[in-house]
Amino acid sequence: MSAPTLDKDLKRIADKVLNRERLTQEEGVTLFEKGEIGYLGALANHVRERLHGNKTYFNRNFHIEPTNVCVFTCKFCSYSRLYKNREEGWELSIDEMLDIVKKYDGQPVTEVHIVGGVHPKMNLDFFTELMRKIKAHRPDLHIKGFTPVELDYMFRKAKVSVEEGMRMMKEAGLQSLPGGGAEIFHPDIRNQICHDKVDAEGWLAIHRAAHGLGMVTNATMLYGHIEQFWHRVDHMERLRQLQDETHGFNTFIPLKFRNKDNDMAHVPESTIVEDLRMYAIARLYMDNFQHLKAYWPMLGRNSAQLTLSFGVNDLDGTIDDTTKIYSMAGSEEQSPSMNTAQLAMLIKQAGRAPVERDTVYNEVKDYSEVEFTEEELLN
Ligand code: V47
Ligand code: SF4
Repeated sequence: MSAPTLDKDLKRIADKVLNRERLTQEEGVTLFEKGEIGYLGALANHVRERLHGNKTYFNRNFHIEPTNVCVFTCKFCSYSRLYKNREEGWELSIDEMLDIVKKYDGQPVTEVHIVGGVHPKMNLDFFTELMRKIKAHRPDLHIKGFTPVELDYMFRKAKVSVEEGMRMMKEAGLQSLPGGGAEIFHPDIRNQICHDKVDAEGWLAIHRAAHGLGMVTNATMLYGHIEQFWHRVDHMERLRQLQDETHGFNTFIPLKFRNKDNDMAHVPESTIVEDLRMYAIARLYMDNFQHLKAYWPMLGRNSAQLTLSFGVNDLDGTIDDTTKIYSMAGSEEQSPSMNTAQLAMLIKQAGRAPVERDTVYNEVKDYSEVEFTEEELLN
């Protein structure tokens, strides 16, 4: 790269990216410390277009949050209620969750995303029965569900090994794992923000076991609170190493910390500039991850649109107002729901080609040439 005023470290990093060479941890930290938004955006966009051209993926999905009752006490969580206060929260029965699935009968959704608090009475038998019943009702619906936080607790209570537990979940219908529960892996931070749930090694072991069974999974990172830049790089490095080993991760999803109504409400939220820098650096560092997702219900749709020029090639799904994790944490999106036309239009307005995908990134439909009516865009 020839740019006379560019810092020499940034110039070397740019050359490496253009030559498809892997960045070191030190270079990752340098990007956070010195990379201004224009430099990072240009490089990340180059990588994004090299991998995906103009395509931006989304899917048609809905969430089931079985409960917000949780035995853990993560300080950033605005959503959970302790078991002793469970009357303030919700606890869905299997039949109530099946009724949610049935609401989508005849609708072209491809995925149900199941994730919630860790309820002491919702155990391995409960969730295997739930998945069997969902699959019996609608075999084509992909079940993506449960973070290592939930799985680790379930497996320990049932006294089964991680491998055995994952086999049982797969046999009952589980097809992939979402990326949650990763937060920040490094114990210096993890012990301060979520000391009592599964640690980094446990989180990675469950994803490794899922990959070993041929399942794909996602990975997240909760950024923008008390961590330092090197903790973010350490987190991404651990994921990059597991991906080298298994190739089982589909997507990396940086999650912006939101500070409403939680025990970290005094910690300011990151700025949009910091968010865009985060996405761009993730795209540059995570060279063995095919996809980078911005989760619009958490970021808000305007910011999500901007990320499409900073390395992001996936905006997740239509959601249909079925998740509360982010609205309760203060997101702009208080009732997250977009129909296909609205989501495709959001992507088009950012100059990208909207492509519907299924959970494992098979292309379902390219919407770049589709014209939408005003009615479709309003509903
Ligand atoms: O692990 C909780 C995060 C995650 C807050 O894989 C918060 O496709 C910000 O992982 N501010 C769960 N974040 C959600 C999740 C997810 C969401 C959408 C798609 C996928 C996927 C995965 O939510 C938790 C935690 O990191 N979270 N509270 C908060 N106050
Ligand atoms: Fe429980 Fe998850 Fe909230 Fe932590 S983030 S308290 S594990 S619901």
